Amino acid sequence: MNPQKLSFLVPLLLALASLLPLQADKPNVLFIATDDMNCDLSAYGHPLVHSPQIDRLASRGILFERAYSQNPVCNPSRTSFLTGLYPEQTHILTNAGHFREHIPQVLTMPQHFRNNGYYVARVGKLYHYGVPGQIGTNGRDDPASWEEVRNPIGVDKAVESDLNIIIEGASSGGTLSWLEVVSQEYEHTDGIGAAQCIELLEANHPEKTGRPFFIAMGFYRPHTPYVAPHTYFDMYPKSLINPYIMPEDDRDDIPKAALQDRPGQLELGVEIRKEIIQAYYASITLVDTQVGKLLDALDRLNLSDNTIIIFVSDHGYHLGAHGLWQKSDLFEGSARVPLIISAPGEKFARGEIAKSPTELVDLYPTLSELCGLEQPSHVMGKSLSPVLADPNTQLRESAYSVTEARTVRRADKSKFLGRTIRTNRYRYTEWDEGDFGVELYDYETDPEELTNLAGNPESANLVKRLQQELQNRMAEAAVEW
Ligand SMILES: [Ca+2]
Ligand SMILES: [Ca+2]
Repeated sequence: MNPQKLSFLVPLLLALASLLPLQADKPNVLFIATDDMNCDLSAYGHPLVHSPQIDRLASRGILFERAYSQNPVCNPSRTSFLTGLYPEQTHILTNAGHFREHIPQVLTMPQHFRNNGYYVARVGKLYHYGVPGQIGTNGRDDPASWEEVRNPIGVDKAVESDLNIIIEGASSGGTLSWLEVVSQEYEHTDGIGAAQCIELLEANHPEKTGRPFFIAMGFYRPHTPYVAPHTYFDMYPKSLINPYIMPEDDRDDIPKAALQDRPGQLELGVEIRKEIIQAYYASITLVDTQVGKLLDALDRLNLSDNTIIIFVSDHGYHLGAHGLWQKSDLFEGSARVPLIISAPGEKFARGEIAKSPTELVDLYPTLSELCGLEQPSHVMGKSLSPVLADPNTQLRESAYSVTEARTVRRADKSKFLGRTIRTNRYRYTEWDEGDFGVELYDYETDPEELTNLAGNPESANLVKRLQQELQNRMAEAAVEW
């Protein structure tokens, strides 16, 4: 049958799908993704950052203390958690390319919910999206994933010519750039996005449609440029900000490939560091306010008791540790992400902290299980449902992350990967399977990962054990499907 003859069937099938009785009592999903947000949040114990709404969400759910991005770069991380595959399986290991070029048939998480009768929509950045360049566009979206989309654009786009930036003429989204704006939070792209998300919640309430929803809200901050209202900057007086300055010899034992420096960042002075951190924190609180509006809307619409909420960032962020800023390396600051999951139901714990190593590839199987959807066979990761029921559950021995070395290449100029595992206590990292360096950090004795123990003779047995675990994880993450 040709496609034109088939097309008349589509409205008929949709009409039939909407009549399915089993859908209405399935839980809804509100999937909140932030961009470049690290764990400098009050819920994670940060002494300065105001994030009361994220705290409020944490009190309703489980906070994952050891959650890690599969790849601390936007496109590979998002592609991984939205497809349920590891970056080596999606072939997306940098911000270049789109996964459909490599794995055209993959069933993404939102697509899976669509196929199961859910209303599925996106507001803002879920798949990769150049920030700030593509704000207001579809970015590098995957149209098959969504029934409806919204692309907010706000005052932060209008002030781009006024941005502060550490390197004149550089791309504001690629380096450190910021601006304090006399404005209201609801005029910013993320404020407009939150309002659009609430409109979708109202218009697609299961009581009106007879269908559960999966709505993904992708915030753009605190990705650079850190643009936020003046009142948010006022919450962080520079006198209270003490920028981290690494010990002078910290880099002596770090392989060169592990140091993914960007121009002009190593030599930043203390005063400008304060300004940058102030703007980053102002942007976090701007997002926090928006999270509060979404929680209020769920309460007001009587949806809180039947809606699963995921709050996650695509990767972490450095503010000077090891002399690094931003992301893409394999240190804790860059690989670790905030992750909070609130699931309705008596059997799940509330307001507790889970310490098991957790991966973002676990989100797809988790949501599938919580919503009673069959698990697609390609999906990697493990459902976090047992951890939500008992936060002491140890689901994994290690969390695996991979990245492409940005500042070093092999002698023949080819690129190589760094791979790392984080266990409850240690991080073990190999660059090009060890040819460009090995790292071992013990967070129990060295939370700032200042001492690389990999070359220490006393660590030999431990290195051997962790090397075996890394090899097992590499083999799992590279399975062709
Ligand atoms: Ca990002
Ligand atoms: Ca060191």
